[in-house]
Amino acid sequence: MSYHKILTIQDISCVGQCSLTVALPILSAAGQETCILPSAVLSTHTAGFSGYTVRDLTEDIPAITDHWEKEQIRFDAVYTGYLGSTEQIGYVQDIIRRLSAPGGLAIVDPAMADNGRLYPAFDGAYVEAMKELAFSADIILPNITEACFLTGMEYREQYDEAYIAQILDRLTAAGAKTVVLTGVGYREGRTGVLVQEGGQRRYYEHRRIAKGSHGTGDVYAAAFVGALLNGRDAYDAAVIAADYTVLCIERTQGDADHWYGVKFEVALPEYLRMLGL
Ligand code: PXL
Repeated sequence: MSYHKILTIQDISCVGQCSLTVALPILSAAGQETCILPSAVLSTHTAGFSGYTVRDLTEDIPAITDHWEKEQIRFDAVYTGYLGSTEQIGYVQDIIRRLSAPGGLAIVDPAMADNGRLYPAFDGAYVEAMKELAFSADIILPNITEACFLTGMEYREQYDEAYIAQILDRLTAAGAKTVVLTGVGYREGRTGVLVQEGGQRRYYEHRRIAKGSHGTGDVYAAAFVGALLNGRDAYDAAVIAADYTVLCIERTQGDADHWYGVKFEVALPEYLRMLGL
């Protein structure tokens, strides 16, 4: 059993099954000590609800960081998701520098965009700051939209393998190390994930469930990190995360009232079986 101390930095959307309310249970179930740093507290996530409240916690972060450093707290991995502000990205880089254990991993999900568009809270300055964080990380997990914002590539709904290869080439040229590019599908009814690690590219294709589901990027990233910390390589972790995410979507299908997230909790036993736990 490989037990690690991980810090995950993302918002708390109190309702909506995304970010910390997904990452904390999944990583804990994966047998990892999970420390959290909330980037902001929102009444709900921003994708589909209106009138949500937001409390940005950026100004709390420097004192929290100083306290942890004074207590000699160090993390085997820092995993970031949706962050509260552009300024906060700088603080996150500071945390990675000061509080990573020797050999500690930085895993960045540049959660800022989907379907060709930035999420409502973000702008060009946020994208520029995210480039710095993403290109200094050990592993990034962008979807195609986020990869386009990180590289300046034009976003396309229809694409081929050459287009995806160009995105990966540009990410590499900009400094990306291991890349897990999600939502890559070349055929009707199929999607998949392309993993670039140590100069090798491997593709895992799986079923695409037509209904667009909120929060699946966060479920995917947390399940990936949990598998990685249980000793899987990036490709195997990407496959486990994909299979688990598909199960979560299947368990949610048919419940029209549950449009805002996926019922990831009910598929946790299968996830643990995939991890051999
Ligand atoms: O799932 C990504 C995410 C996380 N947190 C908040 C969001 C979103 C996506 O819209 O709004 C607050």
